[in-house]
Amino acid sequence: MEANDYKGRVKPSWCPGCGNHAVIMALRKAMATLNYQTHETAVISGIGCSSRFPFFMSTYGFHTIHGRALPVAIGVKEARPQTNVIAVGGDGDGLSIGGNHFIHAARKNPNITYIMMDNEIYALTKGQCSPTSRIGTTTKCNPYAWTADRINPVLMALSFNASYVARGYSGDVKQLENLILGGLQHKGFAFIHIISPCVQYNKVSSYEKIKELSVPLPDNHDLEDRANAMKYAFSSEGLYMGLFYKTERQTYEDRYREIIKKAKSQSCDNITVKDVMKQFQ
Ligand SMILES: Cc1ncc(C[n+]2csc(CCOP(=O)(O)OP(=O)(O)O)c2C)c(N)n1
Ligand code: SF4
Ligand SMILES: [Mg+2]
Repeated sequence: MEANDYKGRVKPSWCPGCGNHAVIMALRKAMATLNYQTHETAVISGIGCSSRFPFFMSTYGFHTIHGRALPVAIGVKEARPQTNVIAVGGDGDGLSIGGNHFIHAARKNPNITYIMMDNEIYALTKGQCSPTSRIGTTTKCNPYAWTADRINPVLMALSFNASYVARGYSGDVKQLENLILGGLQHKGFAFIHIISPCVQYNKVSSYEKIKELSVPLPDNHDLEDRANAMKYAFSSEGLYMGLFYKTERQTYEDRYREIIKKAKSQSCDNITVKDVMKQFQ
């Protein structure tokens, strides 16, 4: 497969310069490296500019409802474990309305990849503040200043024990490709936080600004040391980029299948309804 084989029939309708163009390019390249087949892959999104993603891919896709990409993606993986499942969406989709699903997906460890395109704004609805907007941001809805503290998505993923946690930004497609490739290969919940500038509604967090803030994670940091990964995520010295954390633990699907096997192994032939009711008395 070539990266272009994953181009959908619809051309990306994102604004010229939107960070999401780099993300889709990086994902297609990573998928080509793994020779992903389009009929064995599903890209699932919520609602937002970034969530238009599935339309632009030739794989299976599902543009669900706002904030619900993750539960649908987990359901697809559960029903068809052989499918490569990639959930995508924005900061609003994954941290506001879908924030609850994000933390529960992280702790359950389903074998899916989750790509969050963070532009620090609700772009589709024309620029309201999101959970990653910076204090002081002004928009049409907040003409004086945005007042709430920000969510740190990498720290959030680490604290809920996501088993693969990375951060990249749209100004570095090669790094994005590598981080996504690692996420696709990882068995478990792979979270990739991508700072993906919105050139239309967020003039503060521009490509230049993110580049200026970026600091590469040291090559030798221990990828299994979650506390250390949190230290980098929490750092005020700069915006660390790269792979923060990676660990292997049982996936949600594996645990679920074990339970099904166990239940099936227990014969119910001689059990009556009365026997069952007795357990509740
Ligand atoms: C239940 C529901 N509430 C609100 C909306 C309106 N809405 C659509 S997209 C969106 C926010 C999108 O922001 P984000 O996920 O960051 O995506 P972006 O457009 O920035 O890529 C909102 C609030 C909706 N579609 N459905
Ligand atoms: S409004 Fe912003 S996020 Fe939406 S397509 Fe344009 S640049 Fe991208
Ligand atoms: Mg957004």
